[in-house]
Amino acid sequence: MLIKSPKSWELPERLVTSESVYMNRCHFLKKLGFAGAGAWGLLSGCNRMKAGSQDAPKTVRDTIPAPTGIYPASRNTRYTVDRDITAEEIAASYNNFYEFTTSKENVWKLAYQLKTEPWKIEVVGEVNRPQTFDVDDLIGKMPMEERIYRFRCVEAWAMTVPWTGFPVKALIDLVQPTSKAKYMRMLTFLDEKQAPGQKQQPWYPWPYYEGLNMAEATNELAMFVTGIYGHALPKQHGAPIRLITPWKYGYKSIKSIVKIEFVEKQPKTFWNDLAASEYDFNANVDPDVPHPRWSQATERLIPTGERVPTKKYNGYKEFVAHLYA
Ligand SMILES: Nc1nc2c(c(=O)[nH]1)N[C@H]1C(S)=C(S)[C@@H](COP(=O)(O)O)O[C@H]1N2
Ligand SMILES: [Mo]
Repeated sequence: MLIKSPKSWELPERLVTSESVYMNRCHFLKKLGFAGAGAWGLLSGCNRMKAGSQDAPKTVRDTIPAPTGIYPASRNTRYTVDRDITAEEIAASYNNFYEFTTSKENVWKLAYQLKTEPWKIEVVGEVNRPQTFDVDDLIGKMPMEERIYRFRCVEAWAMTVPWTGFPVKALIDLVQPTSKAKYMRMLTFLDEKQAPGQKQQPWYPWPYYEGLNMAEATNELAMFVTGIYGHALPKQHGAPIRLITPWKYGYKSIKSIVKIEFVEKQPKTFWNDLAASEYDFNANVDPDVPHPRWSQATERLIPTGERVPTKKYNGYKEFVAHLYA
């Protein structure tokens, strides 16, 4: 396992100072008129933190947006975890996002090419109020909050992450699916100019697609996520909006969503179409159901590699076990 751990001398001041202190100083410097070319050195860190930069990042910190706007949102303490939050630079440099590359350590180096502003999400299908949202408008309408969740990939690695977003149910209440809607299908963008992995790996059935049944989608745990670690999502995490279903393996949590469709029949899903015997539709975390090629009894914490027991439904039994009774 290759994890690039940051050397202490590489840490920008922003990560040593608390982020809010740092941002206030940026704001203060700008207010004083230090925005001219001469002040570039002083302000460079501030400018780098604008969300949606199209410049190639030099370090993973260059990919991390500033905590502006609704961020940080207040934390909902109903959702607790029994282990430490993963360091932000670790989570931001160990990603699965095959649209860019299958090399987890390199996703952040390529994902900057995704243009995330403006970003629209189309809601269609069996729904009384089909509509297209601009993602910023949607964020303005939704009850945004932070939740710390356990995160578990089917490949047996795990992290602990503070996400910011809103319950999927809040969007469902807004668009009002019809009584025929039994599943919610979601789609990622398709653009091989921005996503080199879509061009270089034509054997994958792009764009990435996933789905949940309505009971899962309206479960309180299911979130549409727009932020992480108290700021907007870096592109490698699926900016500007992705799904999080913490009781399921990570492949369900589709990134950079452009379309949501309510349908009658169980939709096909990307990984299930590729290898049905390895990736089922439900994808519920279960220590007793091994993947055909490895055990799921334990999981590997990133970045230490420490092995800990896998929990049924990833520790969220009390919230979701009734869905599968
Ligand atoms: N569009 C898209 N969504 C995706 C993936 C992907 O390759 N493409 N990978 C999935 C997998 S396998 C995992 S484990 C998580 C990883 O999320 P993270 O990189 O934010 O930790 O994203 C999921 N969502
Ligand atoms: Mo995954």
